[in-house]
Amino acid sequence: MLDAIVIGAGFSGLYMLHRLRGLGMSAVVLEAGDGVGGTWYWNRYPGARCDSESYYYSFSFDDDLQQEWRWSERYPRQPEILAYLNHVADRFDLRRDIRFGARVTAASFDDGWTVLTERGDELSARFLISAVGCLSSANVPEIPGLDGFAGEWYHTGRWPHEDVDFTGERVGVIGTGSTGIQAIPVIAEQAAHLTVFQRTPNFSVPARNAPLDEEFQASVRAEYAEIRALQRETGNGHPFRISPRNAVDTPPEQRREVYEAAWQRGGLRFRAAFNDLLSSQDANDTAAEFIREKIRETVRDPEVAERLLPHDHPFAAKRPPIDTGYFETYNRDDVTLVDVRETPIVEITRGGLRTTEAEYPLDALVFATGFDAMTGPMLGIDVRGANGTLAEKWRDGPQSYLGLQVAGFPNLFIITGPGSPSVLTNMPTSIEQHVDWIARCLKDLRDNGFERIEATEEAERAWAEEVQAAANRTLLPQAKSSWYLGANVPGKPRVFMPYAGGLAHYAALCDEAASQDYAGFHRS
Ligand code: NA7
Repeated sequence: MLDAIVIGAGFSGLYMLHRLRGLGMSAVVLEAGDGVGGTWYWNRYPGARCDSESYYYSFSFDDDLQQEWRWSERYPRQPEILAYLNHVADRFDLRRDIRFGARVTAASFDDGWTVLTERGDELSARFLISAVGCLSSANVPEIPGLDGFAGEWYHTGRWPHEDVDFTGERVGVIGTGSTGIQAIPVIAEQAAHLTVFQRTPNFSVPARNAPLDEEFQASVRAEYAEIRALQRETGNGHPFRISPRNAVDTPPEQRREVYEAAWQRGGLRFRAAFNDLLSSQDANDTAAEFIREKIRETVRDPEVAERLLPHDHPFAAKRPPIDTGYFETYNRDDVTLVDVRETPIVEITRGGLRTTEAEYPLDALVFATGFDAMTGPMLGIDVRGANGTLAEKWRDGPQSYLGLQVAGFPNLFIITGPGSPSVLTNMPTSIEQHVDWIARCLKDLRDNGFERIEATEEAERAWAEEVQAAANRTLLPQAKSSWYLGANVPGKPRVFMPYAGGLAHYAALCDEAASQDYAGFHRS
C-alpha cells in the first residue's frame, strides 16, 4: 500500500508530490491528461492566458526556481505556463511518479483508499489527496440539435491539441465570461465572421499586457522575498494591497481620477482602487458606472454599446474579466453581438444556430460556457467514504471543514475545494498554502503515531456557517448568475461555495486548528 495517491498533475498535484517526497512518503499521481499542467494542459483556446501577472503566478517554494525562470510578458500565455509546469516537473524529477492517461473513476475508503482508473489501474494508499482543480469539469449547455451540427464545435476547456484554424470561417462564440472575453478578440482576427451570443453582459478592465523588460525582471528577482511575503499577507494572494480609501468618502472628481489611474494601470489591480468596492453597493455603483462609461466611449454603435452594459450584478461580484481589445472588437464590421436574453437560443441547426428571432449560419461553434465549478471534478468520481458517497453527502451543496476535509471521508484531503478561498485568490498562492498545511498535517500524524484523520461534523457545520457569513459580508452573493453560487449549471444547488474571508485570515485559521491539536478534526 502506498502512503498517498494524488489525483491531478496541475500546480496542486505537482507541488503535493514534491512535498510528499520530502516527507519520505511513497506517492503516485494519477493524471487524466497525457502531460502535466492541469488547467493549462486543457485550456488551449485562442487568447488563453492568465489574469494574474506572471512574476507572481508561480511557485514560491524554491528560490532557485524563481530566480532562474524568465517570463516574457506581464500576463503569461497558456503555452508559457505549460512550459513552466513542464520545467517544474523535470527540475524536481516528478514524472517518474506520475501516471498519465489515468483518469480516476472511483475511490473508496476501507481502512485505506482504493482508487480505480478508467484504463484499469487499481491502487491503494493510506491517504488520498484530490488535486483535481476547481475549474476543470467543462459545462456544455444542453441545446437541442448540437448532435446534428455539421461544423466543428469546441469547449474552451477541452480545446484540441492540434491547431484549430478559423480562417475564412463563420464562427459563433457562446459565453462572455473571462474565457469568452479573452478568446473573442483573437477569434475575430482570424474568422471571416464572428457572432457572439451573449446572455449576461460583463464588466471588463483592460489588461494592459506588455513584454517584460529586463530591468523589471531584475527588480522582481531582487525583491522576491518581500513580494512573496506580501502575497501571503493579503486577502487575495496578489502582491498588492487594496487601497484603505473608501469610494463613498472620496469626492466625485477625485474618485474619477483614482479610477482613471487604475484603468490605465489595468488588470485585476483595478478593483484595489478603493476599499469598499465589494462591501458597499453605493461604492460599487461608482465603479460600475465608470466602467459603463468606458464601454459607451469605446463602442461606436450606441445600440451595441447598450447591449454590452452590465446591469445585473455588482462589479467584481462575478470573477472580473480583464481583456485585450474586447469592447473594441464590437467596432469591427465582421463581428455581430446577439443578446440571447432578449432573443433566446432555440436550437442548433445543421448549418448554424437559431434564436427566437433569426438563424445565424455558422461553420464552427465555440462554447465559452464555463465549468461545473468547484464540485464538478470531485463529483465526477464515484467517491465512497466510511458511510456513504460524496454525491449523497453533497446533494444539497458541498460541505467541508476549511475546504480541506469532509466528515465521513477519513484521510481524504482536497486542495482548492469548495469552502476554501482559492478561487477568489491568486491560485498558486492558495495552492502552496493548502499543500503546505496538508504536508504539515501528515507529518504531525506520523510523529504522533496517528493513522487516521477526519473532520468532525460539528466543525463542518460551523465552517458552513462561517463560509455563508463571510460571503454575506460582501456583495458577492448578489451576482445571481455566478459560478461561485453554482448558478451556471442547471439543477445545481445554489450555495455560495468559496470562503470570502480572505486568504491570510483563512491561513491563520488553518494554522490555529493545527496548533490546537487539530481542533475540529478527529485523529486516531
Ligand atoms: P464563466 O465565467 O462561467 O462564463 C461562462 C459564460 O457562458 C457566461 O457568460 C455565461 O452566461 C455563458 N453561458 C453559460 N451557459 C450558457 C447558455 N446555456 N447559454 C448562453 N450563455 C451561457 O466561465 P469562463 O470559462 O469564462 O470563466 C471561468 C473561470 O475561469 C473564470 O471565472 C476565471 O476564474 C477562470 P451567464 O453569465 O451564466 O448568463
